[in-house]
Amino acid sequence: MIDRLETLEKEFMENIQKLKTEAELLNLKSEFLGKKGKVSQVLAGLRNASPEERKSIGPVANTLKDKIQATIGQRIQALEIDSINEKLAENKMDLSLTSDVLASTPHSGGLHPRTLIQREIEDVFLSMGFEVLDGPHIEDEFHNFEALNIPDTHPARDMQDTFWFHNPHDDSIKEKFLLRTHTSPIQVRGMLERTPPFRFIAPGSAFRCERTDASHEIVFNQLEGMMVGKNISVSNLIYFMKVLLKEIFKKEVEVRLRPGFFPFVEPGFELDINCLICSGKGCSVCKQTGWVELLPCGMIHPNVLKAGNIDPEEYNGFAFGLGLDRLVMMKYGIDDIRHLNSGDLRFNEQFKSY
Ligand code: FA5
Repeated sequence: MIDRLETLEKEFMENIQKLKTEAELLNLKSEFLGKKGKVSQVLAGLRNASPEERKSIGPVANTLKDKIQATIGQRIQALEIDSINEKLAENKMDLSLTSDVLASTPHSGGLHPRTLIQREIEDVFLSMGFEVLDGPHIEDEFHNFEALNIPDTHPARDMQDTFWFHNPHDDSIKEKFLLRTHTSPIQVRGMLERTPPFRFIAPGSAFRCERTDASHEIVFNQLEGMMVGKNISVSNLIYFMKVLLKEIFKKEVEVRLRPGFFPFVEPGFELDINCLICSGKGCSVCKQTGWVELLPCGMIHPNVLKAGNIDPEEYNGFAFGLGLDRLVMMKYGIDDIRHLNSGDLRFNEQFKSY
């Protein structure tokens, strides 16, 4: 019987080398250790053996049984590890990208600093009950000038060098079109479309035929604001302007309010900010004055309310026209407005993480 057990062990060790799957291994196990398996049959034969034989053969048979079980278990475990490694190799991720590979991957974009600030301002005003309006870039004389109390012969028209269109189809058409010189025509459109009380802001581009410098562009951006109701005062205007500047700069900034002339407001003010580029010492952005014109504003002129079909005896209000690009410059310390439209990625990428 001992010989038989040794033969079985040899046979088992030879067979197991050839097997490649878990199922084959389990079959082999039952071939040797199953109820009618080869080792089990030897053990069953012990019943008829003498006590001495049982003593000597029993432990050998049990050792073989344990060895078969352990060997099968180890082989199954090894197969599982092989299969995990195979899967990992199939889905291999190379985490060691070299700089030349990185350089060829597309750039991910970011928001332009002007968009970042515009969205911040919109959130501030939306939270104070203002609507956000839009208007056309190509305007007519009525909305850009006349309704804003700037008639044809008014010298104030020279304050804003205008890009005019002529009608290529019919020169006899009297209505003249232009690229809006400010966002104030949206005031007129806003008034004609609603009844007081109301309050809105209107961000957008404006166009002037100007010589460019560190603080002037031909295409630039403003953010118009208007509030119409009963008994609105200059204090209300100053309150909203202070909230706006505090939310944007997240700190107290030095401002000054001085009289300013705009035909569409009376009284009119210029709100200047102490230049944050040079801390008021004087630079090319503030034209060596230490102050930057940022936020012209005032109480709406009665003629403007009339042009918007609003009775100036019953209602009044304030309006402002924030220079959005200059605000962006002050907020981020940008020393030349021309960087904003340059399309230079080295400039734009600095704001990705804001
Ligand atoms: C106006 O355009 C008025 N419509 C503003 C207004 C609205 C006043 C409502 C009262 C009531 P002004 O021309 O000053 O005003 O322009 C307003 C702001 O736009 C300026 O303070 C400045 O910050 C900005 N700005 C004007 N021209 C340029 C330019 N060429 N480049 C960049 N920013 C400019």
